[in-house]
Amino acid sequence: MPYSYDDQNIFAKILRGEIPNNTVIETDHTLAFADIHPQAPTHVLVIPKGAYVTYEHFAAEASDAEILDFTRTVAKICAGAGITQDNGARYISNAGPHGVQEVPHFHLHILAGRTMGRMVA
Ligand code: D5M
Repeated sequence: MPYSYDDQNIFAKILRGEIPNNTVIETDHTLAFADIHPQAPTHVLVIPKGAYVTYEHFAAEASDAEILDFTRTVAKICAGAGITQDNGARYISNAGPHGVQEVPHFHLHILAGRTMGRMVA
């Protein structure tokens, strides 16, 4: 599916250094920062530095290096936040109007530190 990327979105501005962020970790291809409206004691947003709109876009078109870097960065964040098999977390990526995606740059929400509500559609 073709995607057009709006480079004026807020995460693109964060990546260009035009607005500040509370960085958790930065790597060659990935940036993770605290969500401005945290929904849990841990609420980190993980974004690729590349211009991808949704997870599907990223999964289809990102390079192996970008995908590996993103995935391993998620693991590092989880380790740093104390997320284990025993306490758990929730990983969410909203996509498009039906997914009620607010910022059109692919991002993974990592939520942890409390018991989540049951998933509802
Ligand atoms: O959610 C987008 C998420 O991005 C939402 O949880 C708020 C967060 N957000 C918006 N602006 C900022 C800034 N400037 N810093 C940190 N976090 C931010 P979604 O609905 O998945 O698109």
